[in-house]
Amino acid sequence: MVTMTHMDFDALVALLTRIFIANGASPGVADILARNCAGAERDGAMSHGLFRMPGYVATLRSGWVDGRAEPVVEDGGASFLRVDAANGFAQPALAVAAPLAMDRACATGACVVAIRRSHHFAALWPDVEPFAEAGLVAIAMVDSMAVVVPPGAGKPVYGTNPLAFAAPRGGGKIIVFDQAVSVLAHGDVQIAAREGHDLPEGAGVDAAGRPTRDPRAVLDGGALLPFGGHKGAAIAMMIEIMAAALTGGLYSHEVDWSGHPGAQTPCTGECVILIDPARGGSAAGFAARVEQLVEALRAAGQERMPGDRRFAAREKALREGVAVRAEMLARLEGLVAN
Ligand code: NDP
Ligand code: PYC
Repeated sequence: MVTMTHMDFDALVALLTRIFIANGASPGVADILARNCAGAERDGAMSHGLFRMPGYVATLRSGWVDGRAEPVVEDGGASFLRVDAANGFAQPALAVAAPLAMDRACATGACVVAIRRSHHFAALWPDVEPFAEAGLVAIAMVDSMAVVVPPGAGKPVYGTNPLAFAAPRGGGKIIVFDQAVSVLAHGDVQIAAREGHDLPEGAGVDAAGRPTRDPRAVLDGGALLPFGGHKGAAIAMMIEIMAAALTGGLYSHEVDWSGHPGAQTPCTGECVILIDPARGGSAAGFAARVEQLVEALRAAGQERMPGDRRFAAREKALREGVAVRAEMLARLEGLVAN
């Protein structure tokens, strides 16, 4: 039988913060990563929730990432900020640039934040939601590690490259989507392997390039496929270009952590684009127009909007506590000790 504990969100953040600090992160970095990871668990975004904590710890212990890095923001022009994450995590680098980026987006209509030398091991919606809550449109892209085979290719080149989008809508709410470019996130393949589930048809291939539903075959030298064939592959290519070529970070296929056994966080880049929607031409107002689209979708029969499931899970967890398996809690407590 699976025993669950319901934890107050802040208590879970405090536990994860202790784990990050015990394993070499600075208090500021620890707080940002802990909120991110606990937030994913709270929202039911399981592929990037607590199950990632051993990976963060193994990576910090391997010396591959600098948990105390101090990001440097560079001025790239009125609407362009470059950030050198200094081999640290991407989220603290974005946090350092965010206030200036929002000022620039409001002053000029848009701002690109191009982060390089950054590690991203998380869900991407936390990187866009706060901007939409502040009235901006935000798009974020991250490249990861080569586990996705392009059409016709014999080996993986692309990462699972997530793309997240958030925009204000009516009633003070926001609309958000956040998705990998592969049929499944790599995290979901790891969870399927651990729990003994098959993958859906068309998600992956084995080491010989044959279609497989076996998660272990994908993890053991196989690869994932982009969603939508060549169309998803084109988006994967765009994300490599925006998150690596534009930022100065590495492509997914250039990540080489072989000298750091235990490392799991790809060191690549992230591109975030902020747009002030008040600059647009909508006479009715941007958020009202977005709401009209949502209403049209609902009227046509689409009941679930992207983000709905997560927001409902968040509300429940904030009311009842975040459900954590007792076994996971014990594992987390073990990660505090060095
Ligand atoms: P999903 O396929 O689970 O979901 C993608 C989006 O579609 C979400 O916004 C989701 O909303 C929405 N959605 C799902 N089902 C429906 C439906 N039936 N109707 C309407 N909307 C729906 O996400 P992925 O598995 O592709 O990605 C999971 C996570 O992995 C993401 O957070 C991503 O950022 C992360 N990731 C991170 C990487 C990294 O390098 N850091 C690499 C790859 C992935 P909702 O959330 O409400 O379910
Ligand atoms: O789930 O694909 C994934 C992933 C890659 C890096 C972090 N998460």
